[in-house]
Amino acid sequence: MTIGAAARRWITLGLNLVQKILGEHLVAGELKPGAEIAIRIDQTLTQDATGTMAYLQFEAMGIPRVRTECSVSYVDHNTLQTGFENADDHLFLQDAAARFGVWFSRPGNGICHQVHLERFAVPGRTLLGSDSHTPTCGGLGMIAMGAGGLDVACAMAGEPYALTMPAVVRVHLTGELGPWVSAKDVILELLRRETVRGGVGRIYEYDGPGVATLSVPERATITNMGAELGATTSVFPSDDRTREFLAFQKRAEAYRAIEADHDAMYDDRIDIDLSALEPLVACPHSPDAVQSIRELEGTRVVQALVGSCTNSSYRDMATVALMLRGRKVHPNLSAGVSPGSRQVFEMMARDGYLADLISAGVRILESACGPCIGMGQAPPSGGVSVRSFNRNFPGRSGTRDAQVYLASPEVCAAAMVCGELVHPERLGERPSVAVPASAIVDDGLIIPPPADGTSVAIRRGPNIKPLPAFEPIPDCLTLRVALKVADNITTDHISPAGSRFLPLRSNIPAISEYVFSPVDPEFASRCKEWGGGLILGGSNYGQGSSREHAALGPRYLGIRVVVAKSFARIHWSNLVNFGILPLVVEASTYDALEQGDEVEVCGVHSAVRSGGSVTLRLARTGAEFEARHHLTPAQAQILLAGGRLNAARGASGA
Ligand code: MIC
Ligand code: SF4
Repeated sequence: MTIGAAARRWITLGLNLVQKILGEHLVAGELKPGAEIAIRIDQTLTQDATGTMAYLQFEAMGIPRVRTECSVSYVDHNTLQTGFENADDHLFLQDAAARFGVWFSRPGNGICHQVHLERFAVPGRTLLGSDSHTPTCGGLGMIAMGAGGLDVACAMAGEPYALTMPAVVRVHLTGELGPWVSAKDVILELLRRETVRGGVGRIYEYDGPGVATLSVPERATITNMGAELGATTSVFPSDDRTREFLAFQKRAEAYRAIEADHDAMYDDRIDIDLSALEPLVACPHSPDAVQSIRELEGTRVVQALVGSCTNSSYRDMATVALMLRGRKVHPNLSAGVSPGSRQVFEMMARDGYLADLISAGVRILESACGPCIGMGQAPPSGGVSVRSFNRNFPGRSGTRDAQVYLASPEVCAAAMVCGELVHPERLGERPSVAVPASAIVDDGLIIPPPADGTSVAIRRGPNIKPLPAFEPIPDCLTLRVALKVADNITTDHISPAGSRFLPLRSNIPAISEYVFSPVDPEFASRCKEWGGGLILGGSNYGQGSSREHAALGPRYLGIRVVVAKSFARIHWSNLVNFGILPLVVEASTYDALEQGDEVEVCGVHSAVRSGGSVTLRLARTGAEFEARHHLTPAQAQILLAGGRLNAARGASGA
């Protein structure tokens, strides 16, 4: 194992897995929690809802071809084609991939994280993806992180990815999962203990004897939902189970063993006895509102869905099919499955599981994100839906007052039969799934890039609008508080998901009209009337997705500053990337400011340059408040330039 020189300088003790992988990729900084580091990115992934922006940004950089080992563009989110917009985006993405040297996974091939795990993930490598669930591939021993599209575009351009070195938390697993307990319950247990803020500034590294009892897809369920903890990423060692999975995928040559040293040091430790877990359920409207299935038994359910990037493996789907074999879906409930990849889908068909599901009355959806992102299957008004997915934020399902619960595929399947939340033991013995020795491998829907893409013309539908240009932030601003919101505001609140809004992802002026529409439909018109303003947020502002539209939209409406008690990692970077100043304030400042207040923010340039704090002056009372910005020197330059693209153009003299 070779460790980067910068890492070697200070590490004297054994290394944990995170230090090993980051050490091999370290370009600048020291691997000390809280220090600024920059790492080399080996692989990138984009998906269609964030990808159009990422490739427009890559194009604007004027670089002919990606400089990564492997970059893949997936079409999995915007697959419900109710108008021309999504189909046009797919063509744009296919051409952009060919032009810039990117692999293209066509619509129908599956969800980016599941397909990447199956076909591209390599232990010990780094992956940056324009989707918050990119850490899924941590299940295969990668350091895989979510980021905004512009950060991914920069990684495609060969730029190192800068981040604050997180604390590394050892999650020590012992025991073995009981018959009806699944990997989903491991991560729900962590969410119950740690909450949706617990992982901010942390990487969860799994070890202990329990690790060997979990297959790679089970590990991937756990690392996938590490995103819900707010973690930078989560990672499992690469061991015999990893070798087994890569052999199953007919990619045995990609295997490399990598694990922590026996005397590795960690910043914190959590212990989980897998044998002590029971089926858990996250209640509306947050993934950390976790209760035991026993407390919820008898809750009537009108919809049950299995799929998404969290629970889409062959074993997940086969388990559901076997639980439904010879049974029928409850008459008061609508059941659906959306297999995570075409590989899983085809194997289900060939092994007869699809027939079990069809015969039971399950609705078979395409292999895509689908209902997880509100692309179809919205539940009825006030209806209870139980899903094997990872997010249950209000309105995300497409029905504002729906009550969405998150649970394992086993709990979802039991609900499909019983029409209510029940412990799956109600259906008898857990069926045993025989996973074949090797998968059906057919990469026919993955188009490799041509050796030279320079002559490829990129088709652009009328909904694909050029990137808006943003001017740098002034030194002194007088802004009105355009909106005051509570703690844990998600990007789904800021730039809503769903079939109505997602087709506008390539059109910033159009999508900006819906900024904060689930919270306050007047927000966009108020910003226009007031000439922009500032947003006042609580703790963990911007949790959830990586969508940079939650920064681009507000910036387009003239928002120049977001003041909050604390920020979620990806959203914070996205704000900076588009020239919005994120400021952290004490709870008392948050309490003192009200929507509509006029606030003077002066001396921005010197404070941003020097790392000092900014003073907020409340016009109503004349009171002054201190606000901190936490920008690194590189981010300060980006902010002062009016965003990362401006900064890159300035640096290249363009
Ligand atoms: C999500 O699960 O919220 C999404 C849709 O996959 C997002 C990306 C997006 O908004 O396009 C994410 O997780 O980053
Ligand atoms: Fe797709 Fe849902 Fe996964 Fe996001 S969380 S990538 S919408 S399946």
